[in-house]
Amino acid sequence: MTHPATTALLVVDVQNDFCTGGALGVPHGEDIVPLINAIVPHYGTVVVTQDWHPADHASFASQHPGRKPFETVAMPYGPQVLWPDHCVMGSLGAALHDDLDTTRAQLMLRKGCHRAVDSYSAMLEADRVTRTGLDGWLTARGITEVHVCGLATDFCVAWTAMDARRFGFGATVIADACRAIDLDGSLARAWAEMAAAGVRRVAAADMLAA
Ligand code: VGL
Ligand code: ZN
Repeated sequence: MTHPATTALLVVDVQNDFCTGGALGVPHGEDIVPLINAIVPHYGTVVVTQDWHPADHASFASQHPGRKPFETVAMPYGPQVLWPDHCVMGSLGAALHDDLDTTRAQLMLRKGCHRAVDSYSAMLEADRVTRTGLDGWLTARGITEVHVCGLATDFCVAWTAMDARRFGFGATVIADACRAIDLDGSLARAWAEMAAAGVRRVAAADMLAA
């Protein structure tokens, strides 16, 4: 184990719908799977998350007559990008990528389950009030630092890393073990916001060599 026992790896949303051919395919999403499988053994604590929506989830453009995917609407909790239907709970698209090795994951966490509220973050839903419980689970196990990888860099990875900071964890994004949607400059914005929040950015190789 390369990393101290107080560091956890969070593997975010490496699901079929975010890979090539999926409902919300992230370009080259599946390319990160071998790298993630290679870094997982360097951590004593591994959490794997899944975006897990009811079929009528409020983030789906299909629930907003006259609206199209990738438009933004106002929700009670703030602006919400509308997405193609994706990661519907129990569907094949919501399943983790077949090649992702989850053998060593202690916690499989599903988020975005409430119909009316999205949750890019694995810690705090988009209403910025409802907690998934992940912060408490990590804290109860003595974790003080998280390393984050997965899909997509500019949405679920970024929000998870920034919320980790909000809850007082150190947070590092392993950039080459992530891929982005990059909607209207969202990737550059996400990196700037993460930097401002004190999220570190590394490459997998640098970290393993350190
Ligand atoms: C995600 C958009 C909608 C993600 C989830 O995992 O980054 N992006 N739902
Ligand atoms: Zn989603």
